[in-house]
Amino acid sequence: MELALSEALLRRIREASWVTAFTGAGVSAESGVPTFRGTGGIWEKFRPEELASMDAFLRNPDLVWQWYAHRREVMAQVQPNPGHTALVRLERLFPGFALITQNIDNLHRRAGSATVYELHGNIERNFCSRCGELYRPEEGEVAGTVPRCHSCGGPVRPDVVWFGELLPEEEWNRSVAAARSADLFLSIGTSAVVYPAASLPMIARRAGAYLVEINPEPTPLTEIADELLAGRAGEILPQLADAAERIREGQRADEV
Ligand code: BV8
Ligand code: ZN
Repeated sequence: MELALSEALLRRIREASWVTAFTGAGVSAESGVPTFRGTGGIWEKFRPEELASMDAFLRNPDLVWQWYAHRREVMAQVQPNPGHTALVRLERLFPGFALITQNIDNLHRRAGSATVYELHGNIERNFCSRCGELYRPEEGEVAGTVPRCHSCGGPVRPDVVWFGELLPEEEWNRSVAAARSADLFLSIGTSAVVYPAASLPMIARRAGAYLVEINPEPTPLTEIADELLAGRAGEILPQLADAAERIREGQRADEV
């Protein structure tokens, strides 16, 4: 589907000095990583709080560990998709660029994005829930049971932000700053229902950013966004990067 970009968006791409991208599970959907809330989403069968929370982990550490071990296996087998690589291309075209992600799948880093703020953590990192020591999963864990810390015997957990837990302060502060600096803010593949992450597009808009949402479906964000580019990230982002390269590299050629 050929993307027709509005004059307003083309002007923002031409004039922007800072672009911030904000991504959710939808940007990894085309890599084969199931989303949370859509059809076929991993939370269709059980509610997120039943697994992605400290209560769930304390109640049934093996079950929660198995769920993350399964997701880690899925994520180890998938590749970044054209949406991820288009964001790497966009990053190179603007003096200021930041990528804020709610995803824990490490795919933006694997695609080559340089400035990535992982608001909800990263499934590749694990640590002891009692003493905090980092844990490397390949160290002989018995499949299906939660590994025990080598120093204190505490149960090991994934380094992800569970419901009711605070977001990493540094990542949050940098994300708010990136939202406030944005001339153009792209909200990509997120249902915009999980807070405080979902407040970032509004923070950007209030600070004067042009807010563009990229999603096949409308979300609570759609009504306050300047534009909804309805479609899949893997199709839309490469075309957006093509247009931005034509404009920004064309400008550089003119300056020469
Ligand atoms: C906190 C990590 C405070 C682990 C996750 C009542 C009202 C409001 C808020 C709350 C409330 N009750 C509780 C809260 C707070 C709660 C919250 O917001 N709950 C929501 C559900 C109501 N938030 C928290 O608990 C946060 N912490 O608030 O602490 C605090 C204060 C004081 C003291 C202590 C604490 C922590 C939230 C983080 C939770 N962790 N995940 C894990 O992954 O297992 S949340 C989880 O949801 C993921 O991180 C995920 O990234 C995030 C958001 O989901 P999305 O990424 O948007 O994915 P989703 O499936 O929902 O949507 C996919 C979208 O993609 C869809 O729109 C779809 O149309 C689109 N799509 C599909 N295919 C494509 C596509 N788009 C583009 N291309 C495609 N091909
Ligand atoms: Zn320990």
